[in-house]
Amino acid sequence: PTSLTFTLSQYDSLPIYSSQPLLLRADIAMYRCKGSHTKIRVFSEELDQHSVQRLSLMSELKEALIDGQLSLHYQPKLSLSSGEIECTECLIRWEHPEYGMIRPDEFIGLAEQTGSIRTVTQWAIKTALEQQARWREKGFLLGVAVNISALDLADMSLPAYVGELQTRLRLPPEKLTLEVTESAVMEDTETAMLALENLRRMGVQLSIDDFGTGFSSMAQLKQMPVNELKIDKAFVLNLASNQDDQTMVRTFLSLAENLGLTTVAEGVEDQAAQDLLARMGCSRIQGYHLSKPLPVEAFETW
Ligand code: G
Ligand code: G
Ligand code: MN
Repeated sequence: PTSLTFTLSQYDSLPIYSSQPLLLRADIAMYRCKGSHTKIRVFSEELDQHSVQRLSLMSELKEALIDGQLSLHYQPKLSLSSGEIECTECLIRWEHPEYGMIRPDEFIGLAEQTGSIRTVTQWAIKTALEQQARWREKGFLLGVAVNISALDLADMSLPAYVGELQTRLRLPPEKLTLEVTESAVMEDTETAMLALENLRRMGVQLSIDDFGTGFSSMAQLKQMPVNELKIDKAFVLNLASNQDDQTMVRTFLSLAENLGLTTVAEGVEDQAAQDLLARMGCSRIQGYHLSKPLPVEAFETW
């Protein structure tokens, strides 16, 4: 067991500490221990200013959801065979009244640690599907892709939640893609596999996000009930000028083809990369060359 030491100091003005100061400080100290692989950490202001701020942020997250501080930004995926935008990735943004724009990298991990990720994921899926229904009313049945976290796959109610929404909004299941990071998919706990299989059986599309950054075993990959490989932008950003990246991307594309998976390259920033990917047989591209993630009105104009 990890040893914990914490001292009580002058934090009591922060609302999060009014409830259970001792436990919360212990928790912060424990995360510090884990992070630095040390046995003892003393809780102190200098050390944990950031954590304190972030923990108090987490206590605001639920309210932010109700308050409409969260929104989705939309980034198009272009199909290289049809030349059409068939799908858009939906990326969460938090416009905080005090701190301004908070990027998902700064709060998704925390939401996972504090147990609020389910609420966030459900909100994102619901918002994306409702938007899809509005677009359908306007005559565009555009696919939406939503990111989910590894922990969401432990949530056996997720497939039912998705199914009920799609039925209520009369949306075809295959127009929703759930993007799960490679590492999450490969942690093949039984529950995760079950959740993936249930979603797959419903017709929902599954994509392995950030592919190439994890350590998938080929045997595992073959068994995964997924439809799409999404090549991480690390291999794509400098594609046109980097031979090694070209080799890697070519390898991923042929792997995907042999497994019967479609492919998306993310992080396409120039025409040269787009042309190369088209020649290599990539199915779809996404990146700043086409468009950054945009708020809904700007996306519709685009
Ligand atoms: O937009 P960008 O900085 O926009 O996104 C950063 C990371 O945050 C990406 O890796 C993306 O997968 C993740 N992300 C964005 N929106 C969501 C979301 O709604 N849920 C989860 N779990 N991750 C998200
Ligand atoms: O979920 P995922 O890890 O795929 O998240 C996509 C992330 O990549 C988001 O943060 C998005 O803003 C970012 N992104 C999308 N297109 C580009 C691009 O062309 N260049 C760079 N640098 N980042 C991109
Ligand atoms: Mn993604």
